[in-house]
Amino acid sequence: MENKIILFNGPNSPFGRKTKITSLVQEINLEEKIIKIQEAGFLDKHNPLRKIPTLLVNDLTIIDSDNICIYLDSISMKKTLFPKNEYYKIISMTSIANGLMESVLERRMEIIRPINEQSKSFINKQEVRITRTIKWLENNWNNYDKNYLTMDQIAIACALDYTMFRFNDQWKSDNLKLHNWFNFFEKKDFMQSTIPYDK
Ligand SMILES: N[C@@H](CCC(=O)N[C@@H](CS)C(=O)NCC(=O)O)C(=O)O
Repeated sequence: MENKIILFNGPNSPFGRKTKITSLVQEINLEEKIIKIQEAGFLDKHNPLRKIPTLLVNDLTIIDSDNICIYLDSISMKKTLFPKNEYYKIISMTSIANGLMESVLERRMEIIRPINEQSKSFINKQEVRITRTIKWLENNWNNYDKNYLTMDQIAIACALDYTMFRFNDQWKSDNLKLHNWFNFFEKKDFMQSTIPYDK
């Protein structure tokens, strides 16, 4: 019997976008449910962190975007997004992209708080980390094989796009190698069909 797979996702989560793209690229059939996390009390029985993405596979719950991507990749008949010879490089670059997403998200959560509750130093710390991380990606750019898609490329593209969505696109003029690569990568169907939006 085929597994019933449900992906709880949001309209603009960069972590969720990674998992959705993985399902598209690896041709995994799943039902995606776009939810409002603030109203998702039902999720607590599966994931006490009440975060998206969360994946249900029959009675199994898989939590955290990295674990979800690894699972989806593992049941796919397509070429793996985690080739063995590059495995540790790929998961480390993916973690850097995840950290960039986190900083953009943390900054965003802070600036939407009432002005008298905001911490300028916290916002500044996130902005410094965002800029430093993107510069690091530029300086350590991998010159990816355009014909072999790996998990870190997906994660980096989602992180950069989320940076533009919630912060700004200054990184493009400061990081030309990344900019050129992103221009090519963002045209892919799986990027175009998963553009973040505010609901
Ligand atoms: N490490 C987690 C992070 C997931 C995460 O932070 N998701 C955010 C949305 S982008 C969330 O659900 N936030 C809800 C909240 O904090 O209340 C992953 O990779 O899946």
